[in-house]
Amino acid sequence: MAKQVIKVPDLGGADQVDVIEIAVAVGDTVAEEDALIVVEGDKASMDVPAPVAGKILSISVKEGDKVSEGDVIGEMETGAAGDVAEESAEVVAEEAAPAPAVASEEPPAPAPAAAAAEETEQELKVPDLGGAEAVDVIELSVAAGDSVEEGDALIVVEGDKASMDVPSSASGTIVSLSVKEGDKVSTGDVIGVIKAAAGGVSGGEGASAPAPAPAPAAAPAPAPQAAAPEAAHEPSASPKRDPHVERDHTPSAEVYAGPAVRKLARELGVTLNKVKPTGPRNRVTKDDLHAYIKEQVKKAESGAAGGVGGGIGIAPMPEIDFSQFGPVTTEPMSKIHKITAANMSRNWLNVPHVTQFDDADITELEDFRKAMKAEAEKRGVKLTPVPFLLKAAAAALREVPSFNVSLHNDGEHIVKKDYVHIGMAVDTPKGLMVPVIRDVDKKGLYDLAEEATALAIAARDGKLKPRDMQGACFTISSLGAIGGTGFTPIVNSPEVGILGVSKLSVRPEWNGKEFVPRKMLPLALSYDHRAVNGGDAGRFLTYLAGVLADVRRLLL
Ligand code: CAO
Repeated sequence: MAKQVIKVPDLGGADQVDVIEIAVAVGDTVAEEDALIVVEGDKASMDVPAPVAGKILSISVKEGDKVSEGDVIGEMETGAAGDVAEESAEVVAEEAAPAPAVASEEPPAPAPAAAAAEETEQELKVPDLGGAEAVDVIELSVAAGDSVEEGDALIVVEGDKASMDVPSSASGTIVSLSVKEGDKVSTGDVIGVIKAAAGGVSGGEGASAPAPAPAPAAAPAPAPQAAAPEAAHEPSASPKRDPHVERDHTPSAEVYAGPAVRKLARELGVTLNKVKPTGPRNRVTKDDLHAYIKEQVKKAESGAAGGVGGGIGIAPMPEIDFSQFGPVTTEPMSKIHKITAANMSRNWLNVPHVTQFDDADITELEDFRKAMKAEAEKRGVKLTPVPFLLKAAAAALREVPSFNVSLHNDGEHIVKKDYVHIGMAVDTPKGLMVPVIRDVDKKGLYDLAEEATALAIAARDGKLKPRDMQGACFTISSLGAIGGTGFTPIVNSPEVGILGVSKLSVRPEWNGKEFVPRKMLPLALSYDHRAVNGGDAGRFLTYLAGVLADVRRLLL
Protein backbone atom coordinates (compact mmCIF):
# COMPACT_ATOMS: atom_id res chain seq x y z
CA MET A 1 0.00 0.00 0.00
CA ALA A 2 1.25 3.46 -0.81
CA LYS A 3 -0.06 6.96 -0.80
CA GLN A 4 -0.09 9.05 -3.93
CA VAL A 5 -1.02 12.66 -4.34
CA ILE A 6 -3.38 13.36 -7.19
CA LYS A 7 -2.48 16.34 -9.30
CA VAL A 8 -4.22 18.20 -12.08
CA PRO A 9 -2.66 17.01 -15.34
CA ASP A 10 -1.62 19.09 -18.36
CA LEU A 11 -4.46 21.45 -19.19
CA GLY A 12 -3.11 22.32 -22.59
CA GLY A 13 -2.16 25.79 -21.63
CA ALA A 14 -5.41 26.59 -19.83
CA ASP A 15 -5.02 28.04 -16.41
CA GLN A 16 -7.39 28.47 -13.51
CA VAL A 17 -10.18 26.27 -14.82
CA ASP A 18 -13.32 25.79 -12.75
CA VAL A 19 -14.03 22.63 -10.79
CA ILE A 20 -17.62 21.96 -11.84
CA GLU A 21 -18.18 18.54 -10.35
CA ILE A 22 -16.65 16.24 -7.76
CA ALA A 23 -17.21 12.76 -9.12
CA VAL A 24 -15.93 10.72 -6.15
CA ALA A 25 -16.02 10.80 -2.37
CA VAL A 26 -13.46 9.91 0.27
CA GLY A 27 -13.41 6.15 0.71
CA ASP A 28 -14.44 5.41 -2.87
CA THR A 29 -12.50 2.76 -4.70
CA VAL A 30 -11.69 3.80 -8.22
CA ALA A 31 -10.19 2.13 -11.24
CA GLU A 32 -7.42 3.75 -13.22
CA GLU A 33 -8.88 6.49 -15.43
CA ASP A 34 -12.13 6.79 -13.51
CA ALA A 35 -13.20 10.41 -13.38
CA LEU A 36 -12.31 12.08 -10.08
CA ILE A 37 -13.39 15.62 -10.74
CA VAL A 38 -14.69 17.50 -13.76
CA VAL A 39 -13.13 20.82 -14.71
CA GLU A 40 -14.31 23.38 -17.20
CA GLY A 41 -12.27 25.91 -19.13
CA ASP A 42 -13.42 28.56 -21.58
CA LYS A 43 -14.30 26.17 -24.33
CA ALA A 44 -14.56 22.72 -22.91
CA SER A 45 -14.89 20.54 -19.90
CA MET A 46 -12.99 17.39 -19.06
CA ASP A 47 -12.72 14.65 -16.52
CA VAL A 48 -9.60 14.56 -14.39
CA PRO A 49 -9.02 10.82 -14.25
CA ALA A 50 -7.50 8.65 -11.55
CA PRO A 51 -3.83 8.09 -12.44
CA VAL A 52 -3.98 4.56 -11.00
CA ALA A 53 -6.48 2.25 -9.36
CA GLY A 54 -6.94 2.71 -5.63
CA LYS A 55 -8.92 4.22 -2.80
CA ILE A 56 -9.62 7.92 -2.39
CA LEU A 57 -8.09 9.17 0.87
CA SER A 58 -8.92 12.82 0.51
CA ILE A 59 -10.27 15.36 -1.94
CA SER A 60 -8.91 18.83 -1.32
CA VAL A 61 -11.00 20.80 -3.82
CA LYS A 62 -14.67 21.59 -3.99
CA GLU A 63 -17.09 22.68 -6.72
CA GLY A 64 -16.43 26.28 -7.69
CA ASP A 65 -12.71 26.15 -6.93
CA LYS A 66 -10.23 27.04 -9.63
CA VAL A 67 -7.33 24.73 -10.43
CA SER A 68 -4.31 24.79 -12.68
CA GLU A 69 -1.92 22.15 -13.94
CA GLY A 70 0.04 20.55 -11.11
CA ASP A 71 -2.39 21.57 -8.36
CA VAL A 72 -2.97 18.84 -5.80
CA ILE A 73 -6.62 17.80 -5.73
CA GLY A 74 -6.39 14.93 -3.27
CA GLU A 75 -4.66 11.76 -2.15
CA MET A 76 -5.08 8.10 -3.07
CA GLU A 77 -4.05 4.84 -1.52
CA THR A 78 -2.76 2.59 -4.24
CA GLY A 79 -2.43 -1.18 -4.39
CA ALA A 80 1.32 -1.55 -4.64
CA ALA A 81 4.12 0.85 -3.92
CA GLY A 82 5.85 -0.10 -7.14
CA ASP A 83 3.08 0.93 -9.45
CA VAL A 84 2.94 4.38 -8.01
CA ALA A 85 4.84 6.18 -10.65
CA GLU A 86 4.37 9.74 -9.41
CA GLU A 87 2.67 10.20 -12.67
CA SER A 88 2.22 13.91 -12.49
CA ALA A 89 5.83 14.40 -11.64
CA GLU A 90 6.79 12.31 -14.64
CA VAL A 91 4.61 14.35 -16.84
CA VAL A 92 6.16 17.50 -15.52
CA ALA A 93 9.58 16.02 -16.19
CA GLU A 94 8.59 15.04 -19.70
CA GLU A 95 7.27 18.47 -20.36
CA ALA A 96 10.39 20.06 -19.06
CA ALA A 97 12.23 18.43 -21.94
CA PRO A 98 12.56 20.57 -25.06
CA ALA A 99 9.10 20.95 -26.49
CA PRO A 100 8.77 19.09 -29.76
CA ALA A 101 7.16 21.02 -32.55
CA VAL A 102 3.50 20.30 -32.89
CA ALA A 103 2.63 18.63 -36.17
CA SER A 104 6.25 17.84 -36.56
CA GLU A 105 5.62 15.99 -39.79
CA GLU A 106 5.31 19.43 -41.32
CA PRO A 107 8.65 21.15 -40.93
CA PRO A 108 8.50 24.81 -40.02
CA ALA A 109 9.12 27.08 -42.94
CA PRO A 110 9.91 30.74 -42.61
CA ALA A 111 6.80 32.76 -43.35
CA PRO A 112 7.31 34.99 -46.36
CA ALA A 113 6.88 38.61 -45.36
CA ALA A 114 4.94 39.45 -48.52
CA ALA A 115 2.27 36.90 -47.65
CA ALA A 116 1.06 38.93 -44.68
CA ALA A 117 -1.60 40.82 -46.62
CA GLU A 118 -2.70 37.93 -48.87
CA GLU A 119 -5.46 35.41 -48.37
CA THR A 120 -4.57 31.78 -48.64
CA GLU A 121 -6.64 28.64 -48.69
CA GLN A 122 -5.70 26.25 -45.93
CA GLU A 123 -6.85 22.82 -44.99
CA LEU A 124 -8.64 22.44 -41.68
CA LYS A 125 -7.56 19.31 -39.87
CA VAL A 126 -8.67 17.36 -36.83
CA PRO A 127 -6.21 18.15 -34.05
CA ASP A 128 -4.56 15.66 -31.75
CA LEU A 129 -7.28 13.49 -30.26
CA GLY A 130 -4.92 12.06 -27.72
CA GLY A 131 -5.04 8.54 -28.98
CA ALA A 132 -8.76 8.39 -29.70
CA GLU A 133 -9.45 7.18 -33.21
CA ALA A 134 -12.45 7.29 -35.49
CA VAL A 135 -14.58 9.53 -33.30
CA ASP A 136 -18.07 10.48 -34.47
CA VAL A 137 -18.84 13.82 -36.05
CA ILE A 138 -21.99 14.69 -34.14
CA GLU A 139 -22.53 18.26 -35.19
CA LEU A 140 -21.47 20.70 -37.91
CA SER A 141 -21.22 24.13 -36.29
CA VAL A 142 -20.44 26.08 -39.49
CA ALA A 143 -21.24 25.93 -43.20
CA ALA A 144 -19.43 27.02 -46.35
CA GLY A 145 -19.42 30.80 -46.60
CA ASP A 146 -19.46 31.37 -42.82
CA SER A 147 -16.92 33.74 -41.35
CA VAL A 148 -15.14 32.32 -38.35
CA GLU A 149 -12.62 33.53 -35.85
CA GLU A 150 -9.67 31.46 -34.84
CA GLY A 151 -10.84 29.12 -32.09
CA ASP A 152 -14.50 29.09 -33.18
CA ALA A 153 -16.03 25.61 -33.21
CA LEU A 154 -16.16 24.04 -36.68
CA ILE A 155 -17.54 20.63 -35.83
CA VAL A 156 -18.27 18.69 -32.66
CA VAL A 157 -16.87 15.20 -32.33
CA GLU A 158 -17.66 12.56 -29.77
CA GLY A 159 -15.57 9.69 -28.53
CA ASP A 160 -16.41 6.97 -26.07
CA LYS A 161 -16.43 9.15 -23.02
CA ALA A 162 -16.91 12.68 -24.15
CA SER A 163 -17.24 15.26 -26.84
CA MET A 164 -15.24 18.24 -27.97
CA ASP A 165 -15.36 21.12 -30.39
CA VAL A 166 -12.85 21.05 -33.21
CA PRO A 167 -11.84 24.69 -33.36
CA SER A 168 -10.79 26.68 -36.38
CA SER A 169 -7.05 27.07 -36.64
CA ALA A 170 -7.40 30.45 -38.34
CA SER A 171 -9.75 33.37 -38.82
CA GLY A 172 -11.33 33.57 -42.24
CA THR A 173 -14.14 32.29 -44.45
CA ILE A 174 -15.06 28.63 -44.68
CA VAL A 175 -14.62 27.51 -48.28
CA SER A 176 -15.88 23.98 -47.79
CA LEU A 177 -16.54 21.31 -45.20
CA SER A 178 -15.72 17.79 -46.29
CA VAL A 179 -17.40 15.91 -43.44
CA LYS A 180 -21.00 15.43 -42.46
CA GLU A 181 -22.79 14.38 -39.28
CA GLY A 182 -22.28 10.68 -38.66
CA ASP A 183 -18.84 10.55 -40.30
CA LYS A 184 -15.90 9.27 -38.33
CA VAL A 185 -12.67 11.26 -38.09
CA SER A 186 -9.22 10.77 -36.61
CA THR A 187 -6.29 13.01 -35.79
CA GLY A 188 -4.97 14.78 -38.86
CA ASP A 189 -8.03 14.15 -41.06
CA VAL A 190 -8.89 17.07 -43.30
CA ILE A 191 -12.38 18.33 -42.49
CA GLY A 192 -12.51 21.36 -44.75
CA VAL A 193 -10.81 24.36 -46.26
CA ILE A 194 -10.66 27.91 -44.98
CA LYS A 195 -9.65 31.09 -46.80
CA ALA A 196 -7.59 32.93 -44.24
CA ALA A 197 -5.39 35.98 -44.18
CA ALA A 198 -1.83 34.80 -44.44
CA GLY A 199 -0.11 35.09 -41.12
CA GLY A 200 -3.39 34.62 -39.29
CA VAL A 201 -2.71 30.98 -38.46
CA SER A 202 -1.95 30.16 -34.90
CA GLY A 203 -0.03 27.03 -35.68
CA GLY A 204 -0.73 23.61 -34.33
CA GLU A 205 -1.92 20.37 -35.79
CA GLY A 206 -5.23 21.79 -36.92
CA ALA A 207 -3.59 24.15 -39.38
CA SER A 208 -2.18 23.15 -42.73
CA ALA A 209 0.24 26.03 -42.85
CA PRO A 210 3.08 25.49 -40.45
CA ALA A 211 3.63 28.19 -37.92
CA PRO A 212 7.11 29.12 -36.87
CA ALA A 213 8.17 27.47 -33.64
CA PRO A 214 4.77 26.50 -32.35
CA ALA A 215 4.56 25.76 -28.68
CA PRO A 216 2.41 22.88 -27.53
CA ALA A 217 0.16 25.20 -25.57
CA ALA A 218 -0.60 27.16 -28.73
CA ALA A 219 -2.23 24.16 -30.37
CA PRO A 220 -5.78 24.93 -31.32
CA ALA A 221 -7.26 22.05 -29.40
CA PRO A 222 -9.62 23.31 -26.76
CA ALA A 223 -8.26 23.50 -23.29
CA PRO A 224 -8.16 21.76 -20.96
CA GLN A 225 -6.41 18.64 -22.14
CA ALA A 226 -5.17 15.79 -20.08
CA ALA A 227 -1.60 14.70 -19.70
CA ALA A 228 -0.34 11.16 -20.00
CA PRO A 229 2.59 9.39 -18.50
CA GLU A 230 3.69 7.41 -21.52
CA ALA A 231 3.67 10.21 -23.98
CA ALA A 232 7.38 10.75 -24.35
CA HIS A 233 7.54 9.07 -27.72
CA GLU A 234 4.78 11.16 -29.17
CA PRO A 235 5.26 14.55 -30.77
CA SER A 236 3.15 16.31 -28.18
CA ALA A 237 2.30 15.16 -24.70
CA SER A 238 -0.42 12.88 -25.98
CA PRO A 239 -2.17 10.98 -23.28
CA LYS A 240 -3.58 7.53 -23.63
CA ARG A 241 -6.96 8.59 -22.34
CA ASP A 242 -8.77 10.84 -24.78
CA PRO A 243 -7.16 14.08 -23.73
CA HIS A 244 -9.13 16.40 -25.93
CA VAL A 245 -12.27 14.38 -25.91
CA GLU A 246 -14.27 15.85 -23.16
CA ARG A 247 -17.51 14.95 -21.57
CA ASP A 248 -19.94 17.70 -20.99
CA HIS A 249 -21.34 18.13 -17.55
CA THR A 250 -23.72 20.64 -16.20
CA PRO A 251 -23.73 21.04 -12.46
CA SER A 252 -27.43 20.39 -12.18
CA ALA A 253 -27.85 17.36 -14.37
CA GLU A 254 -26.12 14.92 -16.64
CA VAL A 255 -26.86 16.73 -19.84
CA TYR A 256 -24.82 15.90 -22.90
CA ALA A 257 -23.96 18.78 -25.17
CA GLY A 258 -20.91 20.11 -26.97
CA PRO A 259 -19.01 23.04 -25.49
CA ALA A 260 -20.30 25.38 -28.20
CA VAL A 261 -23.88 24.41 -27.38
CA ARG A 262 -23.26 24.95 -23.70
CA LYS A 263 -21.71 28.32 -24.40
CA LEU A 264 -24.70 29.34 -26.51
CA ALA A 265 -27.04 28.08 -23.80
CA ARG A 266 -25.23 30.22 -21.25
CA GLU A 267 -25.44 33.27 -23.53
CA LEU A 268 -29.16 32.74 -24.03
CA GLY A 269 -29.77 31.98 -20.37
CA VAL A 270 -31.16 28.51 -21.16
CA THR A 271 -30.88 25.74 -18.61
CA LEU A 272 -29.72 22.82 -20.72
CA ASN A 273 -31.60 20.16 -18.85
CA LYS A 274 -34.87 21.78 -19.95
CA VAL A 275 -34.01 21.25 -23.62
CA LYS A 276 -35.22 18.10 -25.34
CA PRO A 277 -32.17 16.39 -26.83
CA THR A 278 -32.41 14.89 -30.30
CA GLY A 279 -28.73 14.25 -31.00
CA PRO A 280 -26.97 10.91 -30.81
CA ARG A 281 -26.92 9.45 -27.30
CA ASN A 282 -29.42 12.05 -26.13
CA ARG A 283 -27.11 14.93 -26.93
CA VAL A 284 -28.47 18.47 -26.98
CA THR A 285 -27.63 20.07 -30.32
CA LYS A 286 -27.71 23.70 -31.42
CA ASP A 287 -30.89 22.92 -33.34
CA ASP A 288 -32.47 21.61 -30.12
CA LEU A 289 -31.52 24.85 -28.39
CA HIS A 290 -33.01 26.95 -31.18
CA ALA A 291 -36.17 24.85 -31.19
CA TYR A 292 -36.48 25.34 -27.43
CA ILE A 293 -36.02 29.11 -27.69
CA LYS A 294 -38.58 29.30 -30.52
CA GLU A 295 -41.07 27.37 -28.43
CA GLN A 296 -40.51 29.61 -25.41
CA VAL A 297 -40.90 32.78 -27.48
CA LYS A 298 -44.12 31.42 -28.97
CA LYS A 299 -45.45 30.60 -25.53
CA ALA A 300 -44.44 33.98 -24.15
CA GLU A 301 -46.09 35.76 -27.06
CA SER A 302 -49.33 33.86 -26.73
CA GLY A 303 -49.29 34.69 -23.02
CA ALA A 304 -48.42 38.34 -23.67
CA ALA A 305 -51.23 38.66 -26.18
CA GLY A 306 -53.60 38.06 -23.32
CA GLY A 307 -54.37 34.54 -24.38
CA VAL A 308 -52.54 33.12 -21.39
CA GLY A 309 -52.26 30.16 -23.65
CA GLY A 310 -50.56 26.97 -22.83
CA GLY A 311 -47.18 28.46 -21.90
CA ILE A 312 -47.49 27.60 -18.24
CA GLY A 313 -49.98 24.84 -18.59
CA ILE A 314 -53.02 27.12 -18.34
CA ALA A 315 -55.79 26.44 -20.80
CA PRO A 316 -56.29 29.34 -23.23
CA MET A 317 -59.27 31.61 -22.66
CA PRO A 318 -62.29 30.53 -24.68
CA GLU A 319 -63.45 32.84 -27.43
CA ILE A 320 -66.70 34.45 -26.42
CA ASP A 321 -69.24 36.22 -28.63
CA PHE A 322 -70.54 38.86 -26.24
CA SER A 323 -73.22 39.99 -28.69
CA GLN A 324 -75.20 36.92 -27.72
CA PHE A 325 -75.78 38.58 -24.34
CA GLY A 326 -76.67 42.08 -25.57
CA PRO A 327 -75.57 44.95 -27.81
CA VAL A 328 -71.81 45.53 -27.95
CA THR A 329 -69.30 47.60 -29.92
CA THR A 330 -65.71 46.47 -30.40
CA GLU A 331 -62.96 49.10 -30.49
CA PRO A 332 -59.25 48.67 -31.12
CA MET A 333 -57.10 49.04 -28.03
CA SER A 334 -54.65 51.94 -27.98
CA LYS A 335 -51.00 51.06 -28.44
CA ILE A 336 -50.32 51.98 -24.82
CA HIS A 337 -53.20 49.82 -23.65
CA LYS A 338 -51.86 46.86 -25.63
CA ILE A 339 -48.35 47.33 -24.25
CA THR A 340 -49.74 47.61 -20.73
CA ALA A 341 -51.79 44.45 -21.21
CA ALA A 342 -48.74 42.54 -22.45
CA ASN A 343 -46.58 43.82 -19.58
CA MET A 344 -49.23 43.05 -16.99
CA SER A 345 -49.60 39.47 -18.26
CA ARG A 346 -45.84 39.03 -18.33
CA ASN A 347 -45.33 40.43 -14.86
CA TRP A 348 -48.32 38.68 -13.33
CA LEU A 349 -47.21 35.33 -14.69
CA ASN A 350 -43.48 35.68 -14.10
CA VAL A 351 -43.31 37.43 -10.75
CA PRO A 352 -44.40 35.63 -7.60
CA HIS A 353 -46.30 38.48 -5.96
CA VAL A 354 -46.89 39.03 -2.29
CA THR A 355 -48.88 42.06 -1.16
CA GLN A 356 -48.47 43.46 2.32
CA PHE A 357 -50.87 46.00 3.78
CA ASP A 358 -50.50 48.80 6.29
CA ASP A 359 -52.16 52.09 7.18
CA ALA A 360 -50.07 55.19 7.69
CA ASP A 361 -51.34 57.79 10.15
CA ILE A 362 -50.88 60.95 8.08
CA THR A 363 -52.80 63.31 10.35
CA GLU A 364 -49.76 65.49 11.03
CA LEU A 365 -48.55 65.17 7.42
CA GLU A 366 -51.91 66.46 6.21
CA ASP A 367 -51.80 69.37 8.69
CA PHE A 368 -48.33 70.25 7.46
CA ARG A 369 -49.28 69.82 3.78
CA LYS A 370 -52.30 72.06 4.15
CA ALA A 371 -50.23 74.64 6.04
CA MET A 372 -47.71 74.67 3.18
CA LYS A 373 -50.27 74.61 0.37
CA ALA A 374 -50.51 78.40 -0.07
CA GLU A 375 -46.76 78.81 -0.09
CA ALA A 376 -46.46 75.97 -2.58
CA GLU A 377 -49.03 77.57 -4.86
CA LYS A 378 -47.07 80.83 -4.75
CA ARG A 379 -44.14 78.82 -6.07
CA GLY A 380 -46.40 77.42 -8.76
CA VAL A 381 -46.54 73.85 -7.43
CA LYS A 382 -49.40 71.72 -6.14
CA LEU A 383 -48.53 69.94 -2.91
CA THR A 384 -50.57 66.72 -2.90
CA PRO A 385 -49.70 63.60 -0.87
CA VAL A 386 -47.73 62.20 -3.84
CA PRO A 387 -44.44 64.14 -3.28
CA PHE A 388 -44.52 63.03 0.37
CA LEU A 389 -45.03 59.44 -0.73
CA LEU A 390 -42.10 59.74 -3.14
CA LYS A 391 -39.87 61.19 -0.45
CA ALA A 392 -40.89 58.57 2.12
CA ALA A 393 -40.35 55.71 -0.36
CA ALA A 394 -36.91 57.07 -1.25
CA ALA A 395 -35.99 57.27 2.44
CA ALA A 396 -37.20 53.68 2.94
CA LEU A 397 -35.20 52.43 -0.07
CA ARG A 398 -32.09 54.01 1.44
CA GLU A 399 -32.92 52.74 4.94
CA VAL A 400 -33.52 49.17 3.72
CA PRO A 401 -31.00 48.69 0.88
CA SER A 402 -31.83 44.99 0.70
CA PHE A 403 -35.15 46.13 -0.77
CA ASN A 404 -33.55 48.38 -3.41
CA VAL A 405 -32.69 45.45 -5.66
CA SER A 406 -33.75 43.58 -8.77
CA LEU A 407 -33.51 39.95 -9.67
CA HIS A 408 -30.86 39.54 -12.37
CA ASN A 409 -31.97 38.14 -15.73
CA ASP A 410 -30.05 34.95 -15.05
CA GLY A 411 -32.17 34.28 -11.97
CA GLU A 412 -29.02 33.63 -9.99
CA HIS A 413 -27.90 37.10 -8.99
CA ILE A 414 -29.37 40.06 -7.15
CA VAL A 415 -28.64 43.51 -8.56
CA LYS A 416 -28.19 46.00 -5.70
CA LYS A 417 -28.87 49.61 -6.64
CA ASP A 418 -27.09 52.65 -5.32
CA TYR A 419 -29.58 55.03 -6.90
CA VAL A 420 -33.16 55.84 -6.07
CA HIS A 421 -35.37 56.35 -9.12
CA ILE A 422 -39.10 55.99 -8.56
CA GLY A 423 -41.88 55.50 -11.10
CA MET A 424 -45.25 57.19 -10.74
CA ALA A 425 -48.31 55.59 -12.30
CA VAL A 426 -50.31 58.15 -14.28
CA ASP A 427 -53.83 57.55 -15.52
CA THR A 428 -54.09 59.01 -19.05
CA PRO A 429 -56.91 58.90 -21.62
CA LYS A 430 -54.75 56.59 -23.74
CA GLY A 431 -53.88 54.26 -20.90
CA LEU A 432 -51.58 53.81 -17.95
CA MET A 433 -48.13 55.38 -18.15
CA VAL A 434 -45.33 55.27 -15.60
CA PRO A 435 -42.82 58.15 -15.89
CA VAL A 436 -39.77 57.92 -13.67
CA ILE A 437 -38.45 60.56 -11.29
CA ARG A 438 -34.69 60.19 -10.90
CA ASP A 439 -32.66 60.58 -7.73
CA VAL A 440 -35.74 61.13 -5.60
CA ASP A 441 -33.64 60.86 -2.45
CA LYS A 442 -31.69 63.96 -3.47
CA LYS A 443 -34.67 66.19 -4.24
CA GLY A 444 -36.83 68.39 -2.02
CA LEU A 445 -40.62 68.23 -1.73
CA TYR A 446 -41.25 71.24 -3.93
CA ASP A 447 -38.95 69.91 -6.64
CA LEU A 448 -40.66 66.55 -6.49
CA ALA A 449 -44.12 68.13 -6.62
CA GLU A 450 -43.08 70.18 -9.65
CA GLU A 451 -41.51 67.23 -11.46
CA ALA A 452 -44.44 64.91 -10.68
CA THR A 453 -46.89 67.44 -12.08
CA ALA A 454 -44.77 68.08 -15.19
CA LEU A 455 -44.41 64.34 -15.86
CA ALA A 456 -48.14 63.71 -15.32
CA ILE A 457 -48.92 66.48 -17.84
CA ALA A 458 -46.37 65.12 -20.32
CA ALA A 459 -47.87 61.63 -19.91
CA ARG A 460 -51.40 62.89 -20.54
CA ASP A 461 -50.21 64.93 -23.55
CA GLY A 462 -48.40 61.87 -24.95
CA LYS A 463 -45.05 63.65 -24.74
CA LEU A 464 -43.06 61.18 -22.66
CA LYS A 465 -39.94 59.74 -24.27
CA PRO A 466 -39.01 56.08 -23.71
CA ARG A 467 -36.15 57.15 -21.45
CA ASP A 468 -38.59 59.07 -19.21
CA MET A 469 -40.18 55.70 -18.39
CA GLN A 470 -37.06 53.65 -17.73
CA GLY A 471 -34.80 52.86 -14.83
CA ALA A 472 -37.15 52.91 -11.85
CA CYS A 473 -36.28 50.92 -8.74
CA PHE A 474 -39.82 51.02 -7.49
CA THR A 475 -43.23 52.48 -8.43
CA ILE A 476 -45.94 54.38 -6.60
CA SER A 477 -49.49 54.00 -7.85
CA SER A 478 -51.83 56.45 -6.15
CA LEU A 479 -55.55 56.04 -6.57
CA GLY A 480 -56.11 58.32 -3.56
CA ALA A 481 -57.81 61.00 -5.58
CA ILE A 482 -60.11 58.45 -7.16
CA GLY A 483 -61.16 56.33 -4.18
CA GLY A 484 -61.20 52.81 -2.84
CA THR A 485 -59.99 51.32 0.40
CA GLY A 486 -57.26 49.15 -1.06
CA PHE A 487 -55.99 47.30 -4.13
CA THR A 488 -53.18 44.89 -4.95
CA PRO A 489 -50.97 46.48 -7.62
CA ILE A 490 -48.92 44.40 -10.08
CA VAL A 491 -45.14 44.73 -9.84
CA ASN A 492 -43.63 46.57 -12.81
CA SER A 493 -40.81 44.06 -13.26
CA PRO A 494 -37.80 44.19 -13.14
CA GLU A 495 -38.57 46.66 -10.36
CA VAL A 496 -38.69 45.11 -6.93
CA GLY A 497 -42.09 46.39 -5.88
CA ILE A 498 -44.97 48.80 -6.19
CA LEU A 499 -46.86 50.76 -3.57
CA GLY A 500 -50.60 51.03 -4.07
CA VAL A 501 -52.02 54.05 -2.25
CA SER A 502 -55.73 54.38 -1.64
CA LYS A 503 -57.94 57.19 -0.38
CA LEU A 504 -57.31 58.36 3.16
CA SER A 505 -60.15 58.04 5.62
CA VAL A 506 -60.70 59.52 9.05
CA ARG A 507 -60.96 56.70 11.53
CA PRO A 508 -61.11 56.38 15.32
CA GLU A 509 -57.74 55.20 16.53
CA TRP A 510 -56.93 54.12 20.09
CA ASN A 511 -54.13 56.24 21.54
CA GLY A 512 -53.83 54.27 24.78
CA LYS A 513 -56.46 56.30 26.62
CA GLU A 514 -59.16 57.05 24.14
CA PHE A 515 -60.27 56.81 20.55
CA VAL A 516 -59.23 59.86 18.57
CA PRO A 517 -59.98 60.73 14.93
CA ARG A 518 -56.93 60.13 12.75
CA LYS A 519 -56.34 60.42 9.01
CA MET A 520 -55.32 56.96 7.91
CA LEU A 521 -53.79 56.28 4.51
CA PRO A 522 -54.18 52.70 3.21
CA LEU A 523 -50.99 51.31 1.72
CA ALA A 524 -50.52 48.05 -0.19
CA LEU A 525 -47.01 46.96 -1.06
CA SER A 526 -46.69 44.28 -3.76
CA TYR A 527 -43.20 42.89 -4.16
CA ASP A 528 -41.24 40.35 -6.15
CA HIS A 529 -40.78 37.49 -3.73
CA ARG A 530 -37.94 36.10 -5.84
CA ALA A 531 -35.84 39.20 -5.23
CA VAL A 532 -36.79 39.96 -1.62
CA ASN A 533 -38.26 38.21 1.35
CA GLY A 534 -41.11 39.22 3.57
CA GLY A 535 -38.68 40.51 6.19
CA ASP A 536 -37.16 43.05 3.79
CA ALA A 537 -40.59 44.08 2.56
CA GLY A 538 -41.97 44.33 6.10
CA ARG A 539 -39.06 46.53 7.21
CA PHE A 540 -39.43 48.67 4.11
CA LEU A 541 -43.17 49.26 4.50
CA THR A 542 -42.99 49.81 8.26
CA TYR A 543 -40.24 52.40 7.82
CA LEU A 544 -42.15 54.09 4.99
CA ALA A 545 -45.35 54.28 7.05
CA GLY A 546 -43.34 55.61 10.00
CA VAL A 547 -41.87 58.40 7.87
CA LEU A 548 -45.34 59.36 6.62
CA ALA A 549 -46.59 59.40 10.22
CA ASP A 550 -43.80 61.76 11.24
CA VAL A 551 -42.20 63.54 8.30
CA ARG A 552 -39.59 65.04 10.63
CA ARG A 553 -37.85 61.67 10.26
CA LEU A 554 -36.93 62.71 6.74
CA LEU A 555 -34.52 65.18 8.35
CA LEU A 556 -32.65 62.48 10.24
N1 CAO B 1 -56.41 60.36 -0.22
C1 CAO B 1 -57.22 61.41 -0.30
N2 CAO B 1 -57.03 62.42 -1.18
C2 CAO B 1 -55.99 62.35 -2.00
C3 CAO B 1 -55.11 61.29 -1.97
C4 CAO B 1 -55.34 60.27 -1.03
N3 CAO B 1 -54.55 59.22 -0.94
N4 CAO B 1 -54.17 61.49 -2.91
C5 CAO B 1 -54.45 62.66 -3.51
N5 CAO B 1 -55.54 63.16 -2.96
C6 CAO B 1 -56.16 64.38 -3.32
C7 CAO B 1 -55.15 65.45 -3.58
O1 CAO B 1 -54.70 66.04 -2.38
C8 CAO B 1 -55.93 66.41 -4.43
O2 CAO B 1 -56.79 67.16 -3.60
P1 CAO B 1 -56.62 68.72 -3.42
O3 CAO B 1 -56.67 69.28 -4.79
O4 CAO B 1 -57.71 69.07 -2.54
O5 CAO B 1 -55.28 68.86 -2.79
C9 CAO B 1 -56.80 65.49 -5.26
O6 CAO B 1 -56.81 64.24 -4.57
C10 CAO B 1 -56.34 65.27 -6.68
O7 CAO B 1 -54.98 64.96 -6.70
P2 CAO B 1 -54.25 64.82 -8.13
O8 CAO B 1 -54.78 63.66 -8.86
O9 CAO B 1 -54.33 66.14 -8.80
O10 CAO B 1 -52.75 64.66 -7.79
P3 CAO B 1 -52.03 63.46 -7.10
O11 CAO B 1 -50.70 64.02 -6.79
O12 CAO B 1 -52.76 62.87 -6.01
O13 CAO B 1 -51.88 62.34 -8.21
C11 CAO B 1 -51.21 61.24 -10.15
C12 CAO B 1 -51.10 62.51 -9.33
C13 CAO B 1 -50.46 61.44 -11.44
C14 CAO B 1 -50.61 60.10 -9.35
C15 CAO B 1 -52.69 60.97 -10.40
O14 CAO B 1 -53.24 62.03 -11.12
C16 CAO B 1 -52.96 59.71 -11.16
O15 CAO B 1 -52.89 59.65 -12.39
N6 CAO B 1 -53.35 58.65 -10.44
C17 CAO B 1 -53.76 57.41 -11.06
C18 CAO B 1 -52.68 56.36 -10.97
C19 CAO B 1 -53.22 55.04 -11.46
O16 CAO B 1 -53.93 54.96 -12.43
N7 CAO B 1 -52.88 53.98 -10.75
C20 CAO B 1 -53.35 52.70 -11.02
C21 CAO B 1 -52.36 51.96 -11.81
S1 CAO B 1 -52.63 50.25 -11.81
O17 CAO B 1 -51.58 49.74 -10.73
